[in-house]
Amino acid sequence: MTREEVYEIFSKFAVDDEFVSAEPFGGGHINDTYLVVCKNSKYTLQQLNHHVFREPEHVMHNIRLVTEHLAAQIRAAGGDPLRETLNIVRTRDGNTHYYDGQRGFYRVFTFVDGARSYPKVETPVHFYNAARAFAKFQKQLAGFRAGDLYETIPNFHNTVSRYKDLLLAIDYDKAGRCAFVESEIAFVRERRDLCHVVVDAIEEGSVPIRVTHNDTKYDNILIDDATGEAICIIDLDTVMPGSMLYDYGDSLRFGTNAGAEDDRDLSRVYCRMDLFEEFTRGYLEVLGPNLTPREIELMPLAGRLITFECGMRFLTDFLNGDVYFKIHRPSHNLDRARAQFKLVQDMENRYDEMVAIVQKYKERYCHD
Ligand code: GN1
Ligand code: MG
Repeated sequence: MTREEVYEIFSKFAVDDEFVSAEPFGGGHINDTYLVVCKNSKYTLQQLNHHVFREPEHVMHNIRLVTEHLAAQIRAAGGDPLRETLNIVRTRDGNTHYYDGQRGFYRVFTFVDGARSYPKVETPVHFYNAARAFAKFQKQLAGFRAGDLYETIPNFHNTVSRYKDLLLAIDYDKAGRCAFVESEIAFVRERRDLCHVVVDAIEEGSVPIRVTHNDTKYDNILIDDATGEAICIIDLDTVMPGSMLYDYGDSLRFGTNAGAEDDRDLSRVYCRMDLFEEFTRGYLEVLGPNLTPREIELMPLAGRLITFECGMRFLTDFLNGDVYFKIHRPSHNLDRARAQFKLVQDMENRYDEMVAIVQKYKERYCHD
């Protein structure tokens, strides 16, 4: 969108401040985000991806309820809800979003100043702080009624159904790309049993359904510039019923990777065990006593599982002709899939070390 277009959309929202500028912002793969600067205040304006989120009203319903719940908890703990959670700016008509009838669906949040998200973990203690914040988020939502939330993307972390989606994409071979990815497909087929682990545990009841974030990428958390504390969790579009193993696992997928999510140099892609330990330490310190034995037992597998799932999703999108994730170069989704699979392999090799680390902090923080 041009600056004028952003301004036109932004003017529908109840902000009484003078518009100064608008710039594309952030590195998300789904929505389009802009930083809107006014004379005395700042905002993020987002165009929600309608293809991915088929029911944008449901997304906003969830975010409204979740942020209201979080704000009440933060206030009760003496915190500042304007910095510690997202705040929806209503339209001049009092809605949580604006639909322009054709181009799209927009929403505005107040911008948290003096904090930023990072595309990569630069300082291990930031990752430890992020773990504590994600675990705290989980705790804050413990009393929230999961039944009040819509499932904004059905089967989002159902790894079994993600595997089936990939098989369908292989069958259709819409973009004629199957022949290029035989070894990646073989890699996935060899690990098909992995898809069942958490899905089965949920079904048999040993892993409980909780309200989870479901997209706990390190760049979905704001780190305070002054203190290094992880203060605010953003990107609440997929807050839904799920397993804590998805949240813990997705943070590890993105954050422990020594390379980039889409690194073409696979020698750079491996799991940094120092970061694995920092994250696990922070997470169990805050949430350990609330977890079931089976959840803890599956923690060493969670990073590998979600990395595998994400790799399958990138590969599926590559085969479908890049219709889901934004891409910035041809074969971008394939590069992403390959990097995820390299990370899966490395996590397999380090499984025993992961078990030992989880055990160490279980003994320290979980009392059974
Ligand atoms: C997407 O929107 P963003 O970039 O935070 C995706 C996640 C993936 C992630 C991979 C709604 O997250 O599930 O793990 O890309 N979000 C959705 O980087 O599909
Ligand atoms: Mg995001």
